[in-house]
Amino acid sequence: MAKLQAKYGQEKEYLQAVQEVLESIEDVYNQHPEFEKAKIVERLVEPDRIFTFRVTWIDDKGEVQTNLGYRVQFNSAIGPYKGGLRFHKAVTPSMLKFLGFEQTFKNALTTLPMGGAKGGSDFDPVGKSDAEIMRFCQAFMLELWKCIGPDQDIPAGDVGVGGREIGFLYGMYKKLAREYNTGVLTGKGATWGGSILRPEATGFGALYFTQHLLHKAGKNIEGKRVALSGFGNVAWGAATKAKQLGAKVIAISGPDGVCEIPDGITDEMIDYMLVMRASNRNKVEDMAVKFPALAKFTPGKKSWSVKCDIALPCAFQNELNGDDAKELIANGTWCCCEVSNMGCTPEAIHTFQSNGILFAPGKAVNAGGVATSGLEMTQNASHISWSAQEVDDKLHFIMQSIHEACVKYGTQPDGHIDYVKGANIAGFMKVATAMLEQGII
Ligand code: 2IT
Repeated sequence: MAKLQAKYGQEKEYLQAVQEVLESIEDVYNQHPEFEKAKIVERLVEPDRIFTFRVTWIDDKGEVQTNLGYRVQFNSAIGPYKGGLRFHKAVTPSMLKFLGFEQTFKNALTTLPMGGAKGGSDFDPVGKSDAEIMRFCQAFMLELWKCIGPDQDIPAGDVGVGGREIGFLYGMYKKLAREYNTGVLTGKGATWGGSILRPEATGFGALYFTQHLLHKAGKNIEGKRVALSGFGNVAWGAATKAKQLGAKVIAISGPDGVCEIPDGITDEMIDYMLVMRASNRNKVEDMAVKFPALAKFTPGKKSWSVKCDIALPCAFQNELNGDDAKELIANGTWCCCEVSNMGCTPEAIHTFQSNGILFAPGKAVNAGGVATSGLEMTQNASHISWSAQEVDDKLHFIMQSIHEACVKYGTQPDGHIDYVKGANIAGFMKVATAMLEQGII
């Protein structure tokens, strides 16, 4: 860590993600001198390569705009590079390096053969027209297509990139490659190679994982109050499944504030989350404007100020800090499953764990998204498409396997389960073993 600090002192998110993993694996690493001899950690913390490119496009006023595009190909020990694209004004190499690093371990947990990657741009979709989004996606793919391929690197969505964007990206890829390689991107439309349930998969998988965690602790989700953050694709899937399982979703949020829903979210409100996402306005207040009798908007507040049993961060890294964790605990929260990548700060995780709150990290909880991307790749490679039931059964099995891996590697001498250690050690052992067997490269 000291060496990385000296080299990458400015890259706060990246250093935070690496620190968490290295702390978790310290003991097992020291039990395996062969890892140390092959300098596995020194190799694992550096991405295989990073592509950086200029993306120039024309906005609706006819003005020329320039953004930066990136693809971080982090690790390919267990399969081709795989991971989403993030379009957000705050995107930096540090953010994409942390996400690519996390993705490497997450993908290892899925049981499927996928390496780790992440990419994106500092393009800000907020306030853009559909035509501007299309032109940006096309310009982005003009560069990205040279770095990717169905057996090489397979991007998908992340914050700011959903089905609409994947469609525009694929349209341009197809034109450039002059081949119908659906396997080059996942999260595609259902009529042209997309897997059924991929849009829901991150949120559904997160709730399946939460169910296993609660069951192991002798609890269940029925009737519990769940506070979510965000209102995008991940929060939408999580709200849908939480409601189906009998929980009451009492808060969603956005960068503008929180919407409290004291009687629990309705199906109409869940559908409206999609409309809000497609509007590019990025305002959760729109929910309270549409459903004034059911939802109350408070500007500047987070979901963590709302009394709940279970907190599910579904938006962005570090969206739940130490003070938020204390406020939740004071209000009676007893479980937090991170659905966003690195949604909790180290202080928040420490506060939860030292107060006996059930806590599980994003790389285990949210892995159902990329796992279903893996299932989409399998369907594309074999030119078939599975039913919703088949995909859901496989997603269930994968989330159960991830939970079991966390229990196997995370059970402490006193019997309690440290899900952070469990997920990090399980992911690390798989990647490290593959790197060792493939020699010094
Ligand atoms: O963080 C993630 O796992 C994703 N954004 C999904 C990546 C994927 O390739 O489906």
